[in-house]
Amino acid sequence: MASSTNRGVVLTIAGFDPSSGAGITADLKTVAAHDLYGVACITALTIQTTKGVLGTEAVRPETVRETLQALVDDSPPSATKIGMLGSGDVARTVSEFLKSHPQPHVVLDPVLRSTSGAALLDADGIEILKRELLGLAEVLTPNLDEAGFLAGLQVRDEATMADAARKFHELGAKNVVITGGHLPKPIDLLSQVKPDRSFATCRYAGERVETANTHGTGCAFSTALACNLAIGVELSEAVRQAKEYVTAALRNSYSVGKGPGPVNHLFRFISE
Ligand code: PXL
Repeated sequence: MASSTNRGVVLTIAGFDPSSGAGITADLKTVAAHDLYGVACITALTIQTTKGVLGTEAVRPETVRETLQALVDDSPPSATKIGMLGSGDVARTVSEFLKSHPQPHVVLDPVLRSTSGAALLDADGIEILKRELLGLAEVLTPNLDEAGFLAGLQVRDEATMADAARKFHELGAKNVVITGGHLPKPIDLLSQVKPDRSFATCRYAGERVETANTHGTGCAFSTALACNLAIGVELSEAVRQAKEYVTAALRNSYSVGKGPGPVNHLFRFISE
């Protein structure tokens, strides 16, 4: 007789990268690699290869709202990851949906630009992200550039990462992980607001993986973090495991295409 499993559902709200290094298809691979079931709400299409982003097209906000409503009614997620939102209208729709339908373990990856420099969120969307979404999420996961832009600071070392995190807490963020994969000595910094309003920080020293194939690291990190939270792993351990996951995905990355290749979200299935 066939057996069925009752694993948790993880929802990704993100853009579509047809080269599958980033965005929803990458997120679904990451969720599958964590032995969870992934569902997705597409916020925007991108025209994209490993060489970069050639164009973007926002999905209608009504389509986003109806998709979220239908998915949440059918299979309530144990965690949600938010990535590329594309437009202010979509960002507002996602924010209003989360206010009327609060979800457990929301991880917000504030995707602003592609590595090749294309804008993945408009100015209106950036305002909504800072004013509304940041306070609705359990964890915010900017990289150094995103942290610098959103905080209005130069973020280039551990001290300025902590300054940026402090600024995000002032804007309403509960927990912040700034990923410093581009630092000479890569570190990630977790900053949390404690119930007595004090801050606690935790640093994660990483190893540099020498590869040009880095497409999708941010998406893999935020989705792996959502997966770990979905199964009840405590936040600081969830961050540690997500970082370990990305390091292994980088180590096993694909040399696909003419630009930076994608990380291997499914490295756990490689047969020796
Ligand atoms: O890595 C950021 C990112 C997220 N989501 C989508 C993307 C990209 C980068 O290009 O295309 C859909």
